[in-house]
Amino acid sequence: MSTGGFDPEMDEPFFTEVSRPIRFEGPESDNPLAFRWYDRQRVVAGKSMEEQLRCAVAYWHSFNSAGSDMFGAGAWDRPWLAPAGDEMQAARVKMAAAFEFFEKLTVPFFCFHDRDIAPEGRDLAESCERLDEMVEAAADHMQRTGVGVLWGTANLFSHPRYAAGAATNPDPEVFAYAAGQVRHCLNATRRLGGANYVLWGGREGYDTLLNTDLSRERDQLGRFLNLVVEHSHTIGFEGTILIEPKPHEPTKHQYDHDVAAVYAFLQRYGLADEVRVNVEVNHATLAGHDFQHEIATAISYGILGSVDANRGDDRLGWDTDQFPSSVEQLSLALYEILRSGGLGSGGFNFDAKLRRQSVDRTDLFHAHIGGIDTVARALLVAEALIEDGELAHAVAERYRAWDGPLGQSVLAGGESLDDLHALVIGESLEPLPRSGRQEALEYLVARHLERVR
Ligand code: XUL
Ligand code: CO
Repeated sequence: MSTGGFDPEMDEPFFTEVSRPIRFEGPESDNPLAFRWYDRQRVVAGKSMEEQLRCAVAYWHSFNSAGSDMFGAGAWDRPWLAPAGDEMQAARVKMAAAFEFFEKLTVPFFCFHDRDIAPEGRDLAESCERLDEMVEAAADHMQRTGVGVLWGTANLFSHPRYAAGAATNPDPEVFAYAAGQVRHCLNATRRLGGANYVLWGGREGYDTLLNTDLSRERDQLGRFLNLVVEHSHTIGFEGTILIEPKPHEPTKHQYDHDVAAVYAFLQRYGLADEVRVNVEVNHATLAGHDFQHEIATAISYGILGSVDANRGDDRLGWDTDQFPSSVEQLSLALYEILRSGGLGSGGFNFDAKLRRQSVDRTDLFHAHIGGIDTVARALLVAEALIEDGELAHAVAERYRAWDGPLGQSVLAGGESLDDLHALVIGESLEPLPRSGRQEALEYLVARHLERVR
């Protein structure tokens, strides 16, 4: 059980039941503490699995939460979250356990919110000092273990000051506070060599339009994001700035609703070449989309940045953040990603949390090993689909006529409605429907899902 008294001197290993790094043992292995598909060195589509996937652990779900929910207290064994004692010492113990976990899991990256690694102080100045201190501690751990930062982000949603939004708050002083916090967190992410910086606007939305000026709030958000991009240039941040779309929760309506809404926003505020998206599986499904749809949309606009890997539950309409388990769902997304040349500076951040009843320390390993194996197997299916080529060929064939004279002339703007009207009548055009072959293609994918080894 949790909070059974936090020992400030605690410097023992925390995950004592896992004594050495998790190894790859292959699909025939029955060892639940081994990878069956994630073979870090295996080359897939020209790069090692490790480089293709760039897996990351989310600090918040695994180390900064004790598993509480709306109806009950934390149930997990996370002694550093005990309320008594020195908060900074607790943060150091938490960090030691986190890096022990990253190392034993053998993931190359982690992701963090400022408040996950350092507790909030009495005011912004103290919060920044605390963050700086913990960033130096993280830098030491990173040097020792070789684990890197996939992305950092500022928590602009937990503190009551942000209840009505951060950038979109009706009070400009809250905007200023959030700007100061992001400035510092972006600097910290740069100090740690972060490959990306994420903005998830959990409270950048509204609960009712009765008290909301939607266009003002959108302009505020546009200004805020421009300030972030300007600052990233000023400090020479080499990573990518990412927005993470989500349709709602905690607000009823969030402005960064889905990839298409984010793209329209970026264009309006002149940022389409500066900012990309971090697409999360459970956010896509909450928006009523398939994950593959959100990935394909981001690729088609040239703004795919990174992925938050998890899944929802078909029966629950909220962001359950479960560990991924559907190879099929991820194969189709990875097919799009691989075909477009990969994730670049992005990766697969496991933005997923244990169920509240998963109270054993090893549950954290089972969850991540299973999630990483799911993504790794999906990567192999995606590679097989690309090598086989039939799916891509079927799509190309379906549109082939557009490469002919009529299609090309239409797209080049060479035909008016009058021209097309005359063409159809003059040539007695009577186009016939052709099969979309959906079932044939679904079972083509199923065959690859079966075969991958
Ligand atoms: C919330 C969510 C966040 C972001 C980072 O739904 O996904 O954890 O990933 O703030
Ligand atoms: Co997320």
